[in-house]
Amino acid sequence: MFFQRFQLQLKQAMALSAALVSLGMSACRNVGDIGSTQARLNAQAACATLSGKTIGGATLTTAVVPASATAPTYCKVSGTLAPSLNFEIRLPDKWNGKLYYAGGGGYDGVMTELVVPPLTQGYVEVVSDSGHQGDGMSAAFALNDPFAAQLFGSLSVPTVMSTALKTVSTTYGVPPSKSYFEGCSKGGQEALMAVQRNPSLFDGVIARSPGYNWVGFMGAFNRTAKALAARGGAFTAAKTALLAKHVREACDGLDGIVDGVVANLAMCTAKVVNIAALRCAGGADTGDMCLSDAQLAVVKAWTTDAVFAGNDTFRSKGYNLTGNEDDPMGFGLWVSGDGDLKKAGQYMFQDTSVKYVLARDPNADSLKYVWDKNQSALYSMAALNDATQTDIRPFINNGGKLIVWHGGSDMALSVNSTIEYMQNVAKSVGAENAAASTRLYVAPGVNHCTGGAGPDQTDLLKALDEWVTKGNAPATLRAEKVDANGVVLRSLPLCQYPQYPKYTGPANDTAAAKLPANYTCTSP
Ligand SMILES: [Ca+2]
Repeated sequence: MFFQRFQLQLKQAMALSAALVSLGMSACRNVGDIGSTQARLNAQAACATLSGKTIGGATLTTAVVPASATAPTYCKVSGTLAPSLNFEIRLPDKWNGKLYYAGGGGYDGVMTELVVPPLTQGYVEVVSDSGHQGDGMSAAFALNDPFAAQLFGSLSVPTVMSTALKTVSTTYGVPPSKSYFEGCSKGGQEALMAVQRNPSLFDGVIARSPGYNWVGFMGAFNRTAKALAARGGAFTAAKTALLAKHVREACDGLDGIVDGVVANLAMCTAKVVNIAALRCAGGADTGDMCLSDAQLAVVKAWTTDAVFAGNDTFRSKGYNLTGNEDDPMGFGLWVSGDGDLKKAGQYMFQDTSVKYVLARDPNADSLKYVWDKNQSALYSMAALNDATQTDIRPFINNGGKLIVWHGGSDMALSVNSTIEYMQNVAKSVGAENAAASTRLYVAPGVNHCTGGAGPDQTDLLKALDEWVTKGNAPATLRAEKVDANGVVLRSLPLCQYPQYPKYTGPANDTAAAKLPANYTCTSP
């Protein structure tokens, strides 16, 4: 059950977050623009062209997938690059001349699911399992297979892209006019890894909630897990609800409207929250209406920076208290396990990382493991998985555009780490380069990749494509919250960091608070 919930967030993040993107998308190039007759092949003809061919060492199998209620007809091209890197290339019925590569999630191991909007818009879609088959919550593949570990860390995307580009040219007679990458979480790490290590591979990259600082965030998971495992540290759902309510009371209105979303995170400081007010008398746990000293220590571990010996990049910024800790996809799911720590996502990720990557002992006890004791193990993990380089001038100088996005109440990966990375990028490449070629958006009240109290849906691919193809740099965008039928429930301006959407409409007006016109992007 818990695994399924994580898989939902990690592997379907792209598909879920794109629910509304198909609406209003018609600006893509028509196939006629490509010129070549071959480029006008429909899905069936594209499949017939490729069936049985061997490209880049992979023998391709093809199948026309008929249109469904939610997705258009496409040609599914499947192949394996030896020994075990499985990929899929999804060819649309009417190609728009461009390529879209969708990233994975967690420790990968499964084929990334169909992302409908890009395919609907005519993109060729490329995905893989990153080189091994298994459970997205397990790093077991890395124990005795260094090549699989390298593919997972950085090599699978350029390797699959090489074959995908040849396949597109074989099918349509021309290469894609533009290639884009989009991913969230581990997929966001893949996005930044491509920017840093393969700077000419993509014309534009979207990194959502990127897990780029693998050593740092896994180490932070380990530190928080130890605080929760300490005597009296366990957090039940009632304790989490108490914490969330306390934060909302202190911070929800700081953005001008009490709506369950703390949009002005910068002003929601430790002083404003005053967590000490929740301390149980005497410090021992006396029930659901207070936090023990051990539980306050958990909050401190959670909200302060985790810094480890070794490289300067072995760090993770503290998490914000957002008032959304009690969200079903929040603190209980990712951090506390609602009192059953071993069911928490962060516990599971750091545990599998200790067992199969750092200690290299399936019987190791992660709660007794000193994260930065074995420096060579940390440096090895960083060499494989860390996408922490900040000088991305090769990507920028190649014309590349980068959009980075992070949910403001992400309880899996700290938005503050992403903010720190982008600030360091600006220092490395210069403010002018950063402004010309990168964007950072923080979506208030949004969970890890998708969902949450705040509006989580934004068509970043459209923004990226208009930037790359027309030079229209994205400014303030739109974030929407939609129900299962695609009905928009509320919208907010999606402001460029450090701005946040400040409510400027009529006071305490619930209906007005749902309309983006009543907000102004404002510096804290
Ligand atoms: Ca608010």
